[in-house]
Amino acid sequence: MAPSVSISINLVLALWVLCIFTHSTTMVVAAAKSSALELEAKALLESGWWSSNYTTNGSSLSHCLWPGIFCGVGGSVVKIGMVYGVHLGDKFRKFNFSSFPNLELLHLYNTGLQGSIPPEIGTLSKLAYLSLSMNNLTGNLPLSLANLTQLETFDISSNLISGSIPKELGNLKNLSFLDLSNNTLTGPLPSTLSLLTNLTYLSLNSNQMNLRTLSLAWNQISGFIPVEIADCSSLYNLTLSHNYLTGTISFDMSNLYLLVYLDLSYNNLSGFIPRTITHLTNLETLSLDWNQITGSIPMEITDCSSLKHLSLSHNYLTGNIRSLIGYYLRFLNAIDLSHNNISGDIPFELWDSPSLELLDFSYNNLNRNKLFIQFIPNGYLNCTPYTFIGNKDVCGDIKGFPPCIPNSPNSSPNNNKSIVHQIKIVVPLSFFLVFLLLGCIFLSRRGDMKTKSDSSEPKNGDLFSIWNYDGKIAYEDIIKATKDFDISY
Ligand SMILES: *[C@@H]1O[C@H](CO)[C@@H](O)[C@H](O)[C@H]1NC(C)=O
Ligand SMILES: *[C@@H]1O[C@H](CO)[C@@H](O)[C@H](O)[C@H]1NC(C)=O
Ligand SMILES: *[C@@H]1O[C@H](CO)[C@@H](O)[C@H](O)[C@H]1NC(C)=O
Ligand SMILES: *[C@@H]1O[C@H](CO)[C@@H](O)[C@H](O)[C@H]1NC(C)=O
Ligand SMILES: *[C@@H]1O[C@H](CO)[C@@H](O)[C@H](O)[C@H]1NC(C)=O
Ligand SMILES: *[C@@H]1O[C@H](CO)[C@@H](O)[C@H](O)[C@H]1NC(C)=O
Ligand SMILES: *[C@@H]1O[C@H](CO)[C@@H](O)[C@H](O)[C@H]1NC(C)=O
Ligand SMILES: *[C@@H]1O[C@H](CO)[C@@H](O)[C@H](O)[C@H]1NC(C)=O
Ligand SMILES: *[C@@H]1O[C@H](CO)[C@@H](O)[C@H](O)[C@H]1NC(C)=O
Ligand SMILES: *[C@@H]1O[C@H](CO)[C@@H](O)[C@H](O)[C@H]1NC(C)=O
Ligand SMILES: *[C@@H]1O[C@H](CO)[C@@H](O)[C@H](O)[C@H]1NC(C)=O
Ligand SMILES: CC(=O)N[C@H]1CO[C@H](CO)[C@@H](O)[C@@H]1O
Repeated sequence: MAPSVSISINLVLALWVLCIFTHSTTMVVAAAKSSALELEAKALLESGWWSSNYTTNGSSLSHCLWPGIFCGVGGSVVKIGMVYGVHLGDKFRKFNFSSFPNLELLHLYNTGLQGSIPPEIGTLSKLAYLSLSMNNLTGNLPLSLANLTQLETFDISSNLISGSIPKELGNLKNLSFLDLSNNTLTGPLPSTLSLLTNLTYLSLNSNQMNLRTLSLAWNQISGFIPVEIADCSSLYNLTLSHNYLTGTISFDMSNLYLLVYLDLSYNNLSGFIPRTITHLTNLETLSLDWNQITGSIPMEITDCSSLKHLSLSHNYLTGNIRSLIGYYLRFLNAIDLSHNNISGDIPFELWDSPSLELLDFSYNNLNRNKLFIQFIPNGYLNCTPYTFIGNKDVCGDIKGFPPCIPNSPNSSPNNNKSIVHQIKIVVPLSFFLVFLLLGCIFLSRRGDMKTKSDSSEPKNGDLFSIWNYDGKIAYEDIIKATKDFDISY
């Protein structure tokens, strides 16, 4: 009996002790919690970010009701998003970062911030979203940013941040959106960017406006585009325009098949457009303007089946455009190939382009073509003679172009016949041909009954099916077939 009693007494004692202990810890935890909340309230007051109308009496959570503050379940500040129109000036450094261990979002867009980014920002260990965009922040990017390992969005665009991009940014493995555009950053792109495998948006472009106004404020990222960027396999928007990037576009695009937007314009890139572009089946915009790219536009670009905007102006591209445009690129919205050295015939197939809004072939080396677009109301939407200006062999009775010299060796067959004149012939001729064709079909049907053997296709294809497919091709064929409407045909 005795041992059992002593065990019970021991048990009761133990429970009692446990109870007291638990109670006191709860009290200690509660006290610590409330003091942490008090610290937050104090830090908010001392930041001077809110007008003196907003006060706190410590124990209450009234600061959670201030504009732009969002408290979590425990009453701790989780989000701070300053409302539009607040002017913080140099009060960034008055913010006591270490008092906000639970802060997940800090949105200070366009709040007039000045001075440098306080290195203490690295203590916001739960921060997932940081926008300091559109301010007057100066100085370097602090290395302590590398401690913000939960960061998913980092937007510091449109400031005056200088210095180089710290390689420590590669620590931010959860980063998905990185916007460093419109600053005054220099130096190379760190290869540690390859560690950002969740990165979907990377923008480092400069503000074109600044270039135009000759202000000194723009990014001057130099060196090669690191081949490691191909490891950022989540990228859908890569904008590196208006910098001093050099070397070839040598990164392997096969891993970047999610890319929708690729802008490398206004740099000093050389070499060819890589054939690995064939993998960019989601690409909608490709902009490589104002570089020193050579060679021809690779046929593989026709695999970019989502492409809408192709902009390759001001390079040293060569090659024949005929092979590429025409049937492949008809579904684009904008094609700018101006200021290159592209040759070939004007791709008249683009007449039918259902979606073309911008077309610019100016200042190239296009073959001798008589320009008669002014007669074709539906051709080349939004196209003016300027679309073809600066191609010394393109001629026409249009201001800015040399007249077409008759019977010159290169001249296209319809050079010396006005379209209006040709149309006068085409209409009756069409009727004639339709009857002719009907006759042919009738005869061939009869022939088919006699023999099943199929004759080989004529060189110009089945005229009737071509006609069905595309009236203009038929028209061209007719011109060819009739030796330019020679009276003998
Ligand atoms: C502060 O309060 C005063 C009067 O109570 C009011 O006139 C003023 O607009 C308030 N300021 C802000 C920023 O709310
Ligand atoms: C603190 O705020 C609470 C609730 O808003 C209020 O009841 C209390 O009187 C305030 N205390 C002081 C000292 O202002
Ligand atoms: C910031 O808050 C901490 C407590 O969280 C305190 O120790 C420190 O002194 C404060 N720093 C400033 C500059 O007020
Ligand atoms: C930057 O500062 C200048 C004056 O120093 C001011 O005119 C401009 O509005 C500021 N820009 C921003 C975005 O705060
Ligand atoms: C990151 O945080 C750790 C401790 O949390 C600290 O020792 C280190 O100095 C910080 N790194 C930077 C670059 O601030
Ligand atoms: C990334 O975020 C997830 C949750 O969103 C987290 O579990 C993970 O630890 C983070 N990764 C790093 C490297 O911090
Ligand atoms: C670039 O940043 C400056 C401030 O540094 C700002 O005034 C300008 O509007 C920004 N440009 C763009 C296009 O965001
Ligand atoms: C990438 O994001 C996904 C969620 O979108 C997350 O589960 C994963 O942990 C992230 N990877 C890294 C390396 O942070
Ligand atoms: C990509 O980013 C640029 C700015 O850097 C923006 O103009 C463009 O609309 C974005 N494209 C997509 C598809 O998000
Ligand atoms: C651009 O590249 C060429 C060589 O490809 C070089 O001669 C020139 O100095 C570069 N210009 C700039 C501004 O980097
Ligand atoms: C353009 O290409 C032609 C050959 O197709 C060449 O003769 C000419 O020199 C090139 N012009 C320029 C400016 O590169
Ligand atoms: C525009 C043009 O070159 N017109 C010429 C067409 O050919 C006749 C002679 O057949 C010339 O007189 C025109 O000048």
